[in-house]
Amino acid sequence: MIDPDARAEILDQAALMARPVARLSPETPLSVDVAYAVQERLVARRLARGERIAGLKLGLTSETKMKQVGVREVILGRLTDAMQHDEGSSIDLGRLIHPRIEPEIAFLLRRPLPPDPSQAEVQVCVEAVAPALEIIDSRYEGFRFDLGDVIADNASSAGFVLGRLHPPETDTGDIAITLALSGEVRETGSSAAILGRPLNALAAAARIAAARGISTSPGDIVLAGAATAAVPLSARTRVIADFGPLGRMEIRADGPGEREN
Ligand code: OOG
Ligand code: MG
Repeated sequence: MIDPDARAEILDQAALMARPVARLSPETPLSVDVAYAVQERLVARRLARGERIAGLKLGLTSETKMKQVGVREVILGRLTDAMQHDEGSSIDLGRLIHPRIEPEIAFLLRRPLPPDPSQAEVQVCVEAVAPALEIIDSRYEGFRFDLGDVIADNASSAGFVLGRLHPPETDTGDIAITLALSGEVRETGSSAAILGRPLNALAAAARIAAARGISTSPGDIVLAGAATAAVPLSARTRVIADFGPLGRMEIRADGPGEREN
């Protein structure tokens, strides 16, 4: 039997020390129920250190992402304020294990998500839409995991950057996205790859949150999941993501002690 508290402590320490841990044996996988219980306790440890919930993130909402990690189910994780970085800032990679970066579409909520919303019901919960970048960092060796492992590890959440806010009715259904690192285009895609459209991901977030007893609040950010594969992020890298009509975003990644701004 897995003790969710003990498992949460192991994953929490891995993140705090930036040292990967072994995943659970593939012969005895974590059930989805137990995995969300571990995630709950993992997030509770962050909240006990003074972090505050900033919202939710969907994971594995596009075929490309599912293929990249070999897990074929949509997952939910929790974002905290300590994970948020300002646009244009430098991210210190010294606190991460094997970070990757991916472009995202974000929703800012004006009201809590209902349990199983229609498209119209989900739309009225949206205060604004924005481009975003997510930094993921699996706490498992080799960035390898199964469904239960990754849910327990808070869906590999590590950091996120919110771009410029746009009006709630802005059409995010087919946004062309380009991700470039150090001047080289590494990924291109369309937001249409995110469950057909990112608003469908918001509805999926509502359903999973309700099933797991996770509540949302006005002001929460919800990341819809990446449309492209994630790209390994190393120090001294300038990241530029282009989201067409939603605009461009830029951040830097630096090693410990070599921040430029
Ligand atoms: C899991 C998190 C997936 C996304 O946008 O699909 C995710 C991982 O890839 O490590 O954030
Ligand atoms: Mg993501």
